[in-house]
Amino acid sequence: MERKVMFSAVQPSGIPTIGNYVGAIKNWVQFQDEYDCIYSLADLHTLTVKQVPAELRARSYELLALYLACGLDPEKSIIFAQSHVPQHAELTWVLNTMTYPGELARMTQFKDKSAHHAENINMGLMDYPVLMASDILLYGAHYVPIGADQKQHLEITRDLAIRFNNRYSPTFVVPEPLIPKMGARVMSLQDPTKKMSKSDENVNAFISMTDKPEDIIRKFKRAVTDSDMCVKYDVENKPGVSNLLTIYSIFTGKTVEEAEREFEGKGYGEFKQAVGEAVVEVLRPINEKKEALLKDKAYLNKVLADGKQKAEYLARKMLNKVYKKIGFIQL
Ligand code: AQP
Repeated sequence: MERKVMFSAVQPSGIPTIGNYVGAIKNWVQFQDEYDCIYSLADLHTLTVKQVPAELRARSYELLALYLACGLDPEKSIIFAQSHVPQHAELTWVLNTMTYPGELARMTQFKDKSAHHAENINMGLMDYPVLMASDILLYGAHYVPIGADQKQHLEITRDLAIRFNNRYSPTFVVPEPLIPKMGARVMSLQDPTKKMSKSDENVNAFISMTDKPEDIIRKFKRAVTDSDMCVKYDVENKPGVSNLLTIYSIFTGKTVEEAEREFEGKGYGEFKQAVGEAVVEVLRPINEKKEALLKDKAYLNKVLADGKQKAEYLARKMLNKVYKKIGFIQL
């Protein structure tokens, strides 16, 4: 039986947070034996917000090294940079001609980012979901593992696939999102009603995967909670504590109920210290591996070159099919 295809990506728009890790990367590793997995560094997407070129390049290597350190295996999965495969931009043009501005203007991420970057509301920011649709549809992906924040964008991907298939003939697979039950939306440590983001201007709001242990502990100690002094899961009334309980549960493998029992009658100080330590312990070996990998740029470049070759082969095949259906001359 043919294996199903899975596609996902993270933008090198900052160092991935523990939100990106539990919402996406952590789950990617386990899918590698069951699916044909394609994992990308979404560097084209980062241009929707202003980037410093040297920093973007360094962060792209850092993200690739983190992918590998977390357990993504280039022998099993295709790992590549989006900008190395020109078909992503080409398919975006085609899909743009089938997308309506109103559909994009109502996207939560577009509204949030427009408010944050009022001086740079560019066409790319609005077009982000169409580029994302191209990423997924080019490879005929059946499943897309994502955090809850990307669900809306995946809906547009599905709409575009259906629209194209109806206008021409069945071409694209209509993909399904895979959203984890736990950790689909890790919240900011400073405002637990907002999702944790790697580009948040307040560094205390997020834990980067490469933060030093002492910074991780300090950030958790400063995390916003409440004056209740009771470690209980209650998202509505205790969003800060509930977020910390979720993180603790994911990083220790304990259930939320077990964690609640463990901290019954104990203060927030002790609880926050334990959450910090649990995260430090999981991230420590990943960072050691990442540091070693970063010293071997030749190897990282080889992973990208191999990934580009494999991804481009698939992407070119799909784009040729699309161009043929549209009525372009085939040479
Ligand atoms: N807080 C989060 N909790 C769970 N999952 C999350 N993801 C992002 N934040 C959380 C998931 O991580 C994957 C990669 O995200 P991305 O880099 O492509 O873009 P994003 O969703 O915009 O992530 P950030 O961290 O908020 O980046 P910036 O600050 O640059 O916008 C996606 O699957 C996402 O759902």
